[in-house]
Amino acid sequence: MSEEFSPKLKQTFEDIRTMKVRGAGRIARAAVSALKDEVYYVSDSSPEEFYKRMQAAANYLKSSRPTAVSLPNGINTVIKSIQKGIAQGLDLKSLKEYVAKEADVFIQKSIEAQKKIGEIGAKRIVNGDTVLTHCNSQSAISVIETAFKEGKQIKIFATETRPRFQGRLTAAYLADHGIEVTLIPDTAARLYMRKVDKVVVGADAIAVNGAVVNKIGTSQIAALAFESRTRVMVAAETYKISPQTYWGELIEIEMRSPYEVAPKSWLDRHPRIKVMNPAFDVTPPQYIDFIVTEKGIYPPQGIIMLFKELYELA
Ligand code: RI2
Repeated sequence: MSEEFSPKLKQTFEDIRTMKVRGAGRIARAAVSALKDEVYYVSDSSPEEFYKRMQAAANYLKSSRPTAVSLPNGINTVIKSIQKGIAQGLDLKSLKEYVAKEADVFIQKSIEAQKKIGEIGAKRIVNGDTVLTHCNSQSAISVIETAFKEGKQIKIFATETRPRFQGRLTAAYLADHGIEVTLIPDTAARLYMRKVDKVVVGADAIAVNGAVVNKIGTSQIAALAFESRTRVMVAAETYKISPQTYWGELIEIEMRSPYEVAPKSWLDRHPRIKVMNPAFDVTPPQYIDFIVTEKGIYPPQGIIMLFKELYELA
């Protein structure tokens, strides 16, 4: 099946699958960029043939990782632009130009959204705050970095985020940008929570009821924050809202290799041990204080209204 796709598309699929490219916003932009290049990969004979080829490429890319809804949402903007162009009666050349342009628009908007989230979220960080963040979210980092650039004296706890240690990426980035950061084991979150003023995390997907799917361990941290009355901010672009949840579907949680949790050689010596390695968990809305999007700040219970507005269902 994948033989028909360009080397770049297949490489992007592999990069997302193996997490060489990771982070919900980044994978959406990588997929849309690969689809943009796919537009000109072969010379199609008709708009319909082009549409069919692009749909196959889109479905292939969507299957690279299951949870981050930014991936299908980003890809769908490209597919919708083809449908729109065909409905408008564009000839093949104009259709391809239009689709490539719309792909660029998505990428540009995604970058702008992260910046805007930083500006809005930073308003909720005050001078002297200690912030705890989990995993490696560009949107969460945008909030932290903007607050720091505004001159606020802040301290960060970054959890290491086992089993793949994306927290190290966050800690290294913040330290390189002059922000005081302390890397802690995930298991130390409760011990240090009493020193934390705000928890700031990203999201891979948001259900319309305001539940947030993010890196495994997020719900534990949110529960600890709830216990100690620490506020939890989720920083996420609106394309992370899952339309399927409006129709009652659940968000699929990606299960990853057991060898991320323990080495194969060790597991081979202990064949009776089973390993579960979910990449994400679900934080219920009651453990989240607010969600910062590029459209503004919403309580988790307000996400349904935002969703209806975005999809013109209201
Ligand atoms: P941004 C990441 O998933 C993390 O869970 C992070 O919180 C989330 O994506 C959002 O990241 P993974 O790809 O879009 O590391 O804010 O599994 O960068």
